[in-house]
Amino acid sequence: MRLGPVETRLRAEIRKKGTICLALVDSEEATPKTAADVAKRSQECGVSAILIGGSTAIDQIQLDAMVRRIKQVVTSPVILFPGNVTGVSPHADAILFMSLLNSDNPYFIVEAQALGAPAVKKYGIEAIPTGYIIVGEGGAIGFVGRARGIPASKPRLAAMYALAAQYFGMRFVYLEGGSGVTPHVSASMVSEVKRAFDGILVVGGGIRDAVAASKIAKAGADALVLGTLLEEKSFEATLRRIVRAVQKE
Ligand code: 1GP
Repeated sequence: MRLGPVETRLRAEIRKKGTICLALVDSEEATPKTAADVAKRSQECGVSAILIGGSTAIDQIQLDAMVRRIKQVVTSPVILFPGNVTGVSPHADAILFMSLLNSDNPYFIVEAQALGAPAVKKYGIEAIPTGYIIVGEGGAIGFVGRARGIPASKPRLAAMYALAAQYFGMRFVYLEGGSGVTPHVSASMVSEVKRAFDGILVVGGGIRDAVAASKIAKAGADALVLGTLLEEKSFEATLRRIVRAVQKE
């Protein structure tokens, strides 16, 4: 299977920069105008793509309005980060087509995906096959997705899931600590997963400063997701520091 343009672009950026940053806009928390403003300012700080979604997002009309508005002001790809079947917008450039691998509920592993797949095909959205693995309690998505979170002290378990994702043919693994959590996924878990998984490793949840971002990047993350940070009024200085800290010299 040929890689789509968004994935090809992300891979090229990772080769060039070492680790890239992705800005996450919660489609329920913002309005289209504020979301577009955050996306534009994030792009100016050097993020490589805009993710849009949320674990409890159900308003598809608002999601779509947001995607369209963001696309008017950024040149970076706009990528859906769906928490459910309601996370699909025809105007997005790509979708992290995710299976929540450590859910106890088959709905979040494959049923929502089967329900959503025809819409992804109909609208020609680039699907990026992604294994989604929740660590610890996982915040809201851990609860909603009925995750049996990987214990923070058991990196090997996360690595096993990541290897399974690879053998399923998933090209991305997203290690999720949960939005706004403390602490973030540990560097030792990131490095153990990186050793097991031959693909793009995305890490998110609770990353708010350059020191944490740099540790996770050094441990082997290819992409970091920043969400809660962008809800701060003046996030730019911190985001710029993070983008700089994770880039290879
Ligand atoms: C949540 O991993 C993302 O799905 C981002 O987390 O909001 O803590 O940055 P934060």
